[in-house]
Amino acid sequence: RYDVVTFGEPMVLLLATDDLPLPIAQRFDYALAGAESNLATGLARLGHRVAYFGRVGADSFGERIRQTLRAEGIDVSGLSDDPQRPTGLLIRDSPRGRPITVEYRRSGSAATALAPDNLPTGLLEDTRLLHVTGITAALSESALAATEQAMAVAKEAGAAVSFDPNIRLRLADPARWQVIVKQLATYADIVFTGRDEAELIAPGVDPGRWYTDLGVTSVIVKDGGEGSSEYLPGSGEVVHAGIRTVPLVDPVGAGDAFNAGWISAWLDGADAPTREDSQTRLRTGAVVASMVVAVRGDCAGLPTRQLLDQVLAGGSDIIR
Ligand code: KDG
Repeated sequence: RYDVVTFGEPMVLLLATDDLPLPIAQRFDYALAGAESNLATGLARLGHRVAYFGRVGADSFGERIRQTLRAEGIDVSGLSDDPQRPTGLLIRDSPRGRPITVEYRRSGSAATALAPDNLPTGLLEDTRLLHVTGITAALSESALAATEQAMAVAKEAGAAVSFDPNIRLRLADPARWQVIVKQLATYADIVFTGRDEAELIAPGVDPGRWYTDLGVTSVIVKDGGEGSSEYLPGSGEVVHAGIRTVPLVDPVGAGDAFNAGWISAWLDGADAPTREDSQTRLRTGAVVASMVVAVRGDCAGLPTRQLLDQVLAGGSDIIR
């Protein structure tokens, strides 16, 4: 049985490393991007059994993604090749003192053809948790249908379903996001949302209330440097945890890392609707996120279990 199954659009990431604007950048790292593959990597590094599926092109980028995820110990048997469409690509920088520029090459990509027919048999029925994000659903109508069906199948099979809207305005306009998020949240038990995203979806409404009214049990609100809050199921009590302060190098991937940490703590038994377990979940999320933002790239900083335990225990800064 898997601990976590997730799916989406895995992309090759060309990441400018020389602090120059993209058009004149000279040096690029060749890495991976994709909210769900980041989360899968985070959970696999922490020792959980993870399966990831989706669509890549029958090209070298697709093969690179397959090999990289496999090397992380992720089951990618459900990752299929599309003979006609290319693997998605993300190009960005991570400059000092300027906003990060992101360019997508993903329209018409293999993942946009994701459809209910592509859902691998067996995986969704055999996991403790399914995690999805709105990014996949915003790729195309067929990808939205696949996302909805995956959530329904996993829920029916008794898995917990977690959902992060992960709003990317490059992929859809706010009105479309409102439809997607409302539609998918009704299948979710756990929702991770940024505070700004919640404001975009339901302006002026308390996110805990909004999602609970749709049937969500646990609502986690991520608020950047302000930390994170969790609305406890039942009591409606709100638990808050701060961030772990580190030198900020590259904020991209922080949300995925936070989710991976929170889910890891939940899988490890901190799953009760109590203040204490909630603190453990939020704190683990914050620590994993801190380790990612201190390193350039979406997921290079994701810790192993040993490293995470060391930091959580507040041990020495030098391990020798
Ligand atoms: O969460 C990090 C993601 O933004 C990145 O890896 C790429 O999935 C991605 C997206 O669609 O922006």
